[in-house]
Amino acid sequence: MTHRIDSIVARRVWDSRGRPAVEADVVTSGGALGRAIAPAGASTGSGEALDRRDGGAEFGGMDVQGAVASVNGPIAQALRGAEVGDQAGIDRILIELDGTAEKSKLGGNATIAVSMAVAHAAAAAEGVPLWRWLGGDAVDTLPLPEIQIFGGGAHAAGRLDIQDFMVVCPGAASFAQALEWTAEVYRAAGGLMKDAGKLAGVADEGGFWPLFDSNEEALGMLTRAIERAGYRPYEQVAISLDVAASQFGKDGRYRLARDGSDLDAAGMIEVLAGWIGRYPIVSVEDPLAEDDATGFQAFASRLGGQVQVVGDDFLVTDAARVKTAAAEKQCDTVLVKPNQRGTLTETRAAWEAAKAAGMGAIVSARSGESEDTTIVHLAVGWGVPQLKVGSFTRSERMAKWNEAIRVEEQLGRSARFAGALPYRSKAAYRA
Ligand code: 2PG
Ligand code: MG
Repeated sequence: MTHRIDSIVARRVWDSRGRPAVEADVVTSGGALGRAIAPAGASTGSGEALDRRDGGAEFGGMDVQGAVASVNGPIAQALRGAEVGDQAGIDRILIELDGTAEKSKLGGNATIAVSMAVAHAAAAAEGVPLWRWLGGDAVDTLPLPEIQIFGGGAHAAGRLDIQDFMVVCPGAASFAQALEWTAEVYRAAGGLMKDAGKLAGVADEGGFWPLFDSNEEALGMLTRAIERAGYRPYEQVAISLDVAASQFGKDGRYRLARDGSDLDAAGMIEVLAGWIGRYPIVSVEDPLAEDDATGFQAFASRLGGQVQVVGDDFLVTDAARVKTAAAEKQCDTVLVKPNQRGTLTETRAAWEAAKAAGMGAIVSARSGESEDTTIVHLAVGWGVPQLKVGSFTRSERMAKWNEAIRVEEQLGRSARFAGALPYRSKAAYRA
């Protein structure tokens, strides 16, 4: 059945950091509504789609009136009457209307809000959940969640150099159980922080504020939290890191302020290798800076058999970069963030490129989020086996975890859980 776009309206709403964000509503001629809110990063890669902000004095220059006007003006006009189920055709119109490599004319925050709202409207018009609309009858797998326990880097004013100290539960039997285990680890970590006199609130994504004397101290406490909660490290609950090295590394130098060290790429890899040897780490995102492809290659060749090597700022959800990374063996997994590209079609292309090259993927939220749960549907509907959303507190995060619980319930007995699947080729999970 055809469902044509009748109207598109955008407005300014507010994100989890109290900053302006673009929300778009797409309404079909039959009255179906699709709604989405653009997220926003803090540790952004230089090749990302542009988050269009107004500048000036108001709200620290972060207002989005220009991006909202893009939607209400040229985008609404160009898409009126378009078939809402034709995501690729609609995204092509958005790309052509913008005409720049980084969506700098309309704003990537304008285009991604519309692109996601279109998908929601199409699903609503068909009367099915978005994950089902995207994946059809073949969909059956819930992704392995990566959940932040301590936040650092750009999300905690640089209090620690490393950005995300996360846990994964490859030994859990279901998504719901992975959340139960994480809840216990989070609670145990809070108890340990309190006992050590280090409980000091939370960072941007809701993980504990990292009041540690070194980056490694956080790893030690996280491992103890896993054990105190009663789980076997590695096998049941393991550690996943987002080093976000572009935040402290440039031109081949890595300055770990908390540790007082100034390293070259080889030195940085040595530090990470030490941590990987001493703690139950199974995944490392952006171990080197976005400008350090040879560093990535060296890291992957030395440690890729042990840990998953993820490119975020390094790949910026770009299908062409994913292909190069696979060919050059720079990393084995792509972080998939819709607003790094600005349309769902281009985002999906990065995942398809990864799949074709035998690489893995993780659908990811941003540090600036909202109640929008689109990424959960993308992960399930596209069959991406991992999902990164931030911590296990604050409702912009919990809205997404809770949405995944509902999807798992809707799938009923046919539901599968990715579990350790993403790590099967790695040393810690080899039989
Ligand atoms: C990342 C994300 C989420 P940001 O680096 O992976 O942790 O952060 O949205 O600030 O880029
Ligand atoms: Mg990252």
